[in-house]
Amino acid sequence: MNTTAYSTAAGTGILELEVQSSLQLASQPAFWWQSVLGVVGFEAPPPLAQARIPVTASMTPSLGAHDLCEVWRVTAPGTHLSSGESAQGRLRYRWSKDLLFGSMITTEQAGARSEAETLLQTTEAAYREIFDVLNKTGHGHLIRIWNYLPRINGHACGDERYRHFNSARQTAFRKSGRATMGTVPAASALGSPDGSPISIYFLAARGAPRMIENPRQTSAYHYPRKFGRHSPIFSRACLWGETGGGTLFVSGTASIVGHETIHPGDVVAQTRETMVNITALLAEANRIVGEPRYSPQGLTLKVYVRNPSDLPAVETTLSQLLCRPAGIVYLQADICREDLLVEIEAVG
Ligand code: 3EB
Repeated sequence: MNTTAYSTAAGTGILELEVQSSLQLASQPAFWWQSVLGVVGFEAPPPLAQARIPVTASMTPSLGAHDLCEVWRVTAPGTHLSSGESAQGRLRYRWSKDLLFGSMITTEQAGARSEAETLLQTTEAAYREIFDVLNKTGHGHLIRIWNYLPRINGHACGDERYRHFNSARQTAFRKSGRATMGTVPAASALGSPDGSPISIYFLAARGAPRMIENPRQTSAYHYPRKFGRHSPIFSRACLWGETGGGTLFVSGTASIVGHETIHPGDVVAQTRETMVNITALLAEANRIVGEPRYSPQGLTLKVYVRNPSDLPAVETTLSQLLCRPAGIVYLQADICREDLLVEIEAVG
């Protein structure tokens, strides 16, 4: 595991993702912190004395170094950042004129309701809170969102919790008057260990992004009903900040062709198929920008492995396919279809 600092120049000099250890973070100078939009730890939020900066975690255990964090920074000269929190106080955010990072950790408060109702209400309320903030600050375009919920493949009231989550997410988009297909954010949705809170974090922008679909895959918002009454709301990838060079956000990507899982039970074949899907998305992004800007080597990857014992096979497979990616983090997470063993997201 590479524990040295690396960054994907998100091309632009505007938005940068860096993966650093919390030790490295602790030694960063004040001027550097001024450019930080938000920090995301993996198994737990890193201990940082930065009151104005949203600090969160996906709650997914790391399969490599244990104190790594994602740092989202705005590096355009002269950028001024401001911080805030939602009226309910659960959502913390920080923004520049162009971009906003926000994060929320929320628990499912059982009360008198059923587990399904609780999950539906918690999810819908979380998204409502996010949309309220975006309406208030004017960062109207949700470009990338990460969703982590405990027991994602568990059942509640006769349906999978991921499917309840999809219903609530779709309801929230509809009620806020937002599109439920086409211009929807890039996303990931993964399972955290039983007992974890729901963790959601996101990037939003004032200017419109460009959404990218994968020619090899059915758009998720058009999945057939056998995958749930309400389709997942996400785009396969999203391109933001094109005038400055452009950051490409690749959504969680798995071994799905059309709408079907392929290679069930074969983690090596799933890893290869996932990289074929990501390569197809990069080609699509390059076609849209009209030049060969994005390549697998330029990506910072986050790899979610369902069974920790599959890690060596996934690592070996990826090292054969990618000579020198900008960075790879391996995490343990359940994936939102029971037959998927690996999922990969990327920033380029
Ligand atoms: C898939 O392609 C795999 O529900 O937000 C990937 C990325 C997946 C995002 C989401 C789900 C989501 O359907 C699962």
